[in-house]
Formats: sequence, C-alpha cells, structure tokens
Amino acid sequence: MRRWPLTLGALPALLAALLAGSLQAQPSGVQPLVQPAPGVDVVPLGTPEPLQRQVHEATPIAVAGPWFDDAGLVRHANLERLPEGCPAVSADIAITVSAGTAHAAAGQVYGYDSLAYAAPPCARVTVTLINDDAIRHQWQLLGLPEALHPGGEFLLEANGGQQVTGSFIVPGAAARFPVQCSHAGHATAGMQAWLRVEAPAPRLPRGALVLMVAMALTSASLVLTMHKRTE
Ligand SMILES: [Cu+2]
Repeated sequence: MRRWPLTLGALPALLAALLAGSLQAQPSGVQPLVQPAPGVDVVPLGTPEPLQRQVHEATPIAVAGPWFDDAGLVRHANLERLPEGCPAVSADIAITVSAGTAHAAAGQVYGYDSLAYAAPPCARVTVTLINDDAIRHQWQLLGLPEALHPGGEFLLEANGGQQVTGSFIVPGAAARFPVQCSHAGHATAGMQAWLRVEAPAPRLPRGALVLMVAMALTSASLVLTMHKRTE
C-alpha cells in the first residue's frame, strides 16, 4: 500500500516524459509508409511535368517515325530505308489528296478526289492529305513490307480542316496497294482508293523507231502500187 503514493507522485513526470518522447517521434511532414533502404534516394512526389507535345508551326516536310500535332498524325513513314529489291530510290513522287464529303462519288458519303495513284518501283512517295471536312479522315495504305512498316501500314490522319504530309518507299516489284480511311464506316461509305506500282513502259531506242516508220512507209507504198496495177 505504501507504493501507490510514490507511483502516483511520479505519474506527472512520467506522462511528461512520454509526451515529450512522442512529440519528438512525431513526424514533421507526411512520411512514406515504407522506409527506403539505406543509400536509396527518395524522389519527392510533386506536380508531374506536363507531357511534351510536339507542335509544328506549319505542315512539316515528310518526317520518319510516328508524329502528331494539332494538324494530325503520321505513322510508319519511311524516308530512307530501302525495301528489298531496291538498290536505290528510283524517283520522288508527290501525291496530293483531298478528302471529305465534297469528294464523294455519287451515292457515297465520303471520298478522296482521286481513286487511283501510280508510282514506279522503288519510288519515294510523299503524300499530302488535305481534309476538307470538319471530322478526321485518314489515308491509310496497307500491304507494304512489314520489315519496314509494322502491320504493313503507312498512315496519314488529318484533323478537321487540316493537312499532313508523310513519305514511304514502295517496293521494287509491281503491286497494287489498297488505301482507305479506317474510321468506322468511312471506307464502306466511299473513302477507298488504290496505289499502283508498275514499271513505266520500256522506251524504244531511236533507231528502232526510225526503222518502224520506214517499214510502215514501204508497206503503204507497196499497197498503193499494187492497188494501182489492179485498176
Ligand atoms: Cu474518314
């Protein structure tokens, strides 16, 4: 019974000591739930950096790799890498495509202003897509070598009223590549075309042309002579 007064008497000091200890242990700020291992730097959480968006003042020249800005999107472009069977870029072909409802064929909703494009084998084709509608449209070409174009695709997408430009190199063999807008329903509503790769007709040497003309003239004169004799 004599210990109680002693214990009670020491209680305020004990409480004060505990309080002081707990205040010292109280963190001054928010502490991580898991303490980092010694030597590990802790990066304080803060406002994340805003995503950097690539913005171009004007329509860029053809660029390689995925690219987008306020104008639209270029995906799987290829400026330099040569497809199989192409020792070099054979020609530079520029194609300008206008897209939208104003270019739809009769009975269709959407369309391009041209339904067929042509390029010689191994040509570098630079396409500019001009979107005359307020909604987005694409010029998506499929069937290219997958080694150079994931999924065989080259894609331009122009936002409403915008234009985008991109390039690719066609293979060395004759082929026909389908082009379309892959937005739901747009291809079946008329937004389809073709790119044809074919070698230009071989040019005859000048001597062969002269010989052909001479033979034609000789044949004509012979026919005339025989006709006169039969009269
Ligand atoms: Cu479209």
